[in-house]
Amino acid sequence: AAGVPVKEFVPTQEDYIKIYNEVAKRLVDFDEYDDGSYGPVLVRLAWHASGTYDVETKTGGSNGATMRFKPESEHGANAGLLAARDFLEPVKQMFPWVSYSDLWTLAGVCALQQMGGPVIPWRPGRADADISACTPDGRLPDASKEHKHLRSIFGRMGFNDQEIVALSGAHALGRCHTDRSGFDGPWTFSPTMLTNDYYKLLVNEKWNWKKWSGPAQYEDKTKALMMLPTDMALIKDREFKKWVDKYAKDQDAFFKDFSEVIVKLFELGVPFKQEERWAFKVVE
Ligand code: DDH
Repeated sequence: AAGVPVKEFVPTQEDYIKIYNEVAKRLVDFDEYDDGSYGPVLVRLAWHASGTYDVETKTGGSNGATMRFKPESEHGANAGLLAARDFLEPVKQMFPWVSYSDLWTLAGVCALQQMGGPVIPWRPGRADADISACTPDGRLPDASKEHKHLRSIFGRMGFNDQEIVALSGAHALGRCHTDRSGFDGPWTFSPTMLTNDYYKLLVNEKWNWKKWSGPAQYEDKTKALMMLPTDMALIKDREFKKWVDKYAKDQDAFFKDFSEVIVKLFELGVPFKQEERWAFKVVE
């Protein structure tokens, strides 16, 4: 009846730990996907949810989880991310009080930590928006482009050169799929472990154009690994290259900077009430 107060469920840190642990468990349970893990595609979901942010209009970002809706779900850059959203749907059903936008970013944090990455402090506070908050197409990077495009796309999110290079180290993980982006193959030999191998390979391998009918990409001499034109831009541009060299030599420096910049990425445009960030424990 009207006027009867409904007791609202207020989740605590313990409740979010339950979500982290459930995602970690499902990463182990469903190990037949791709290279043996949904981890990389979960990271990509969190990144594409967040990377739509525009500092000037303060639109986009992980708040809202508007990739649930067309047209954003059908933007070319988001091809294949339904696999990640479907993977998380049963978790949303188990914890219906969590917003999709908090769930997607927390799952990204969980995937990165469970794949050997650094601790990535996280806090809740994202609310789901409706279809009217969908961002326009073209806010995420186009892999066929070069340094100018990288600076303009990531500058729009509020990132500098060092941050662009640190973020790009996520390509130690996962692979390209011909039926998604059109590109083909992984960047490293350990696509389910976060390492600084992406930078090491960029500086130490010889990269040649792959001869094929697909989109222009590079391959190493084993032909097992790949680089996108935007990956190669990081060693062709002198300012970017400084940071690639640093991270290739020093995995600890990469992990420290990567954690900081991922926290920033996942929080772009979110109106948090909570100041404190939580460090989640890796599930062994
Ligand atoms: Fe990426 N990325 N990414 N990427 N990305 C692809 C896959 C993955 C670009 C293009 C592609 C970041 C930056 C860039 C991950 C994380 C991150 C694919 C292949 C393309 C293409 C998709 C497919 O076919 O399935 C471009 C261009 C850029 C850029 O210009 C810098 C960043 C910043 C991140 C991040 O997480 C911080 C991950 C993980 C994958 C592997 C996904 C998978 O399914 O495996």
